Amino acid sequence: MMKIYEYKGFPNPARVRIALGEKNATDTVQFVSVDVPNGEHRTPEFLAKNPSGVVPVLELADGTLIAECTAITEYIDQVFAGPSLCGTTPVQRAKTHMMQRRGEAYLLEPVSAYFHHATPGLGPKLETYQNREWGEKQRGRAVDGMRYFDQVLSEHAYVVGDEFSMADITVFAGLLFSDFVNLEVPRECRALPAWRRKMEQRPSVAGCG
Ligand SMILES: N[C@@H](CCC(=O)N[C@@H](CS)C(=O)NCC(=O)O)C(=O)O
Repeated sequence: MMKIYEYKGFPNPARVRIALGEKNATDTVQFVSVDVPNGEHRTPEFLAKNPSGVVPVLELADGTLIAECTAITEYIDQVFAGPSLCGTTPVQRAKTHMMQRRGEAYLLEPVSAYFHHATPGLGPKLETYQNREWGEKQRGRAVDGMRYFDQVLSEHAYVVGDEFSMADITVFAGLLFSDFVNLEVPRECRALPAWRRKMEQRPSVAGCG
């Protein structure tokens, strides 16, 4: 049985849970909770699994370790039956990759930087270096990212055209993280909240927290 090291309720682990839910495969994996708020992800044992010191991490039955949500979810997409999450044509696959990267670069990463640098983050024991000014700057970048995805979603039903994909899950996780830091979607954005309501109706999303 494959294992997922994670912390339930955090946005990046949620990406993996939603992907598994879309494939109806949640019950086929073992979730191992890593106590991130108390720094278990910084221990030598966990760093041996993922030198980046972040969750989630996938461990296969033969001991192979795969970190990074994009890699873990690509693996899930390939090994479980069900609708494709990463695209079936070369163009769909490339676009899904591109939009997932934007979901990370425009939203998840700036929100994370804001959380770690301009708020108490994971607390004084774990946040050993904070640069408040830089963190505040990332907040603005995250809001720009929300505006970008609002524009994208005003033109198409999903982040990559007309089909639900892994890119939707990545952007949704960005909004979950934004909630966590009380970063609101600008009022003038209409398409992004409408898409979010649609996402929340998916059983995979409703059951990820
Ligand atoms: N790029 C990584 C990001 C993972 C990540 O940042 N995970 C967070 C939880 S949502 C974490 O473990 N944070 C711990 C820390 O920053 O110390 C991925 O895609 O898996």
